[in-house]
Formats: sequence, structure tokens, C-alpha cells
Amino acid sequence: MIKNQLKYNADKIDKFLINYIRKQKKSLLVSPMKYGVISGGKKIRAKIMFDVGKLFNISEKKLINICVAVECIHSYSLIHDDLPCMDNDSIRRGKPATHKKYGEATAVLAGNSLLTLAFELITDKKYSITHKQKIEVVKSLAECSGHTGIAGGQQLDLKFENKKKKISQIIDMQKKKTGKLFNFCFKAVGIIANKSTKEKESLGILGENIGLLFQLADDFLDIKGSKKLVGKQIQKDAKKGKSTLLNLMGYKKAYKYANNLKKNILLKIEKHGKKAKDLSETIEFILGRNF
Ligand code: GRG
Repeated sequence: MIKNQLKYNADKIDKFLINYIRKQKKSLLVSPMKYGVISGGKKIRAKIMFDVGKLFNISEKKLINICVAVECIHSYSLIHDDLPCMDNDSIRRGKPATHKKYGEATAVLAGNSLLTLAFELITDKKYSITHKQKIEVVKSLAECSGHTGIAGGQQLDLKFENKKKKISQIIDMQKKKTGKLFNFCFKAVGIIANKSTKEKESLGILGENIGLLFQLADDFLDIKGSKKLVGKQIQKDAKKGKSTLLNLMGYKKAYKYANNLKKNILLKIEKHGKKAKDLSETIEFILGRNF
């Protein structure tokens, strides 16, 4: 069952991170950082990386630092996303958002510290990938997180509120805001598997499309999900005037679009045969999920 696999995987990521932070010097930010990243969230980006690793026989040990780093960046983006100056949400993962629990200044600093922790994790001298791979992974993660990636996507998301935008503009925004981190998850495995530049690019594009699918599912949950299961406020997108494919196309058309996207993604990984079993299940889960 994918739910059990996700839970098992999330515990593994949490344990690694708790252990990693324990070995660092103490600071006042450890508690809000842990609050924002540990014991909550599906950790699906890490799961996807392990699934992609299986396509190329890459062990979890070779990927774990990057998986934990991705989850740090993701949680950082959620902590900042919930701030009053961004999406102004007070509930995240079924508990008060980090700024509600610790205050806004602390939430900003805890988020920033998770961002930098991600790069510490990847460049750690005990992490056994080559220096060349570390540099390439760091560059890719920086590109996917900054103004050409999630931060840039978030800026577009905020600018698009209450504006009439074209489908192509919304897709571009969502591919940056949500897709780029999934792009990174795929590309990073390509780097560790020593794939060619062309192969790494194709892996990235595939990941980005899975990110778009993930965002579509997130938009469906905003309409039809249960607040308890999703762990955050629902039915906010329309109220906030968010530009989403769902708001533009309507539920039926958007669902058809998402289903076609999923089919095309599954076709792309078919060539890996049995090795793609876990990845296919995760992709099915992404569109069918209720949390
Ligand atoms: C530069 C990293 C960075 C952040 C600053 C605030 C911001 C810019 C970006 C926000 C990006 C954002 C919130 C994208 C939404 C992606 C999304 C669908 C989140 C929900 O992800 P899940 O369902 O959450 O994986 P859990 O709680 O399971 O981890």
C-alpha cells in the first residue's frame, strides 16, 4: 500500500534529519525548523527520488542526503507561503502554521535556515557522491529554488491573483512554483546515475510534468477535499482569486487535462518495465490522492 510506503519513507527522512541536526551546534531556530519540517507532510518528493533511483539501480544511501535536502527546501517554501505577506494561511499539516506558533520573524528565519541546511546536507563531506556530482546537484537545486524556479513561480502566482490569465501562463507559473522541485528530483537522480546532459534534461522535464500533475491534484483537493485529511484550509483558491487551471477550465475539463497528463507520463516510464512499478504507483497516487 502506497500510504504505508509513504509513512515508512517519511519516518526515514525525519529520522535522518533529526540525527543530522542533533550533531550540529545548537541554536534557537532548531525548534521552529523541526516544527516546520519534521512529523508532518507526505515527503512525496523524497519518495519520488527513491522511486526514480530504482529505474537506474541507485541505492537509497546514494540519494538520502539529497532527498532530505529537497524536503527542507519544500518545507521552507511552505513556511514562507503561509506568511501573511504571501498566502496568509494559519493551518498547515493539521497544526498551526509555523508563524502562528513561533511568530513571523522566527518563521522567516527558520525557513531561511532550512534553505541553507539543504545545501549543507548535499555538500557534507561524509556524503559519498563525487565532488563533481555535488557541484552539479547544488547548481540544479539552486536554479530550481530561486527566481527561475519556485520563488519565481510564487511571484507569478501572487501577481496573477484576480487577473485573467491564459492557460499557457498558468501552466508556466505552476511548472515553476510546484514543478521545478519535481524537475530537480528527477534530474538529481540522473546526475547520480551519470546520465548524459540530454537524458538529465528529459528526466527534468518528466519531473516537471509530474509537478504540474501534483499541482492540479492540489487544486482539486481545494474544491473537493476534506480539511481534516488535507490538513489545511480548503476552498481558498476561488476566494483569493487564484489563477488555476481549474478556475479557468472548470472541474470537468481540468480533470480530463490532468488524466491525459498522467497517461502521457506513465507512457514515458513504461520502457523501464518492472523497475518503474513504484514510480507508477506514486504517479497514480498523485492524481487519486485525498491528502
Ligand atoms: C524559494 C523555496 C522558496 C520559497 C519562497 C513561498 C514560495 C517562495 C514558494 C511557495 C511554493 C509553493 C507553496 C508551492 C505549492 C506546492 C504544493 C502543491 C504544496 C503542497 O505540497 P505537499 O502536498 O505538502 O507535498 P506536504 O504537507 O505533504 O509536504
